[in-house]
Amino acid sequence: MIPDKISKAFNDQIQHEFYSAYLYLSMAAWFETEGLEGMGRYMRVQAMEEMTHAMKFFDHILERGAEPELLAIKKPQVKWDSPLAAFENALAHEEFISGKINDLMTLSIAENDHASRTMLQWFVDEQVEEEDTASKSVYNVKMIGDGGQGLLMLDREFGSRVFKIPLSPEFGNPAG
Ligand code: OFO
Repeated sequence: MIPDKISKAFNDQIQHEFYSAYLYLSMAAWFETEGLEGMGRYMRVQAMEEMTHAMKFFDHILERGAEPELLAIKKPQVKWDSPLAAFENALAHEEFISGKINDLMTLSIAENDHASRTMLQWFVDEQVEEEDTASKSVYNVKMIGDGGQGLLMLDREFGSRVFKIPLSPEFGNPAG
């Protein structure tokens, strides 16, 4: 059985992960409205990945005999001043999420909950990757600047990202 404190903290994290999906989907809508289809596609893929993150917490709570509680998701920002501002927002958000994952790890250690600790290790590693990817995106957009031919070429590159269906059933994939 999962400790109550952990289950409650995981419910909060489900909310954070779905908010991440909302934020990135909102960025996708904005990018596509601005004619940057590639960056829009990139953010759509990011939003789908975030939903798999939320499902990993959802499934973990269920597997350990408790019931996940879905909390309200607030409305995300809908406009950004520039593509760079959107990518900087994404990086800041990932840093915020890394802090949340670290807090969860600290809690699972304090509660002596090894099952949570093992599950959370995946997220610790994932956040290193998330921050790295987000900061490289910021760097690339900064190099190109906010307009012109370079931005369109970079947009095409962002558009090549594809969503990889996770193979584990823990990610909410019934076929896994
Ligand atoms: Fe779930 O990693 Fe981004 O937010």
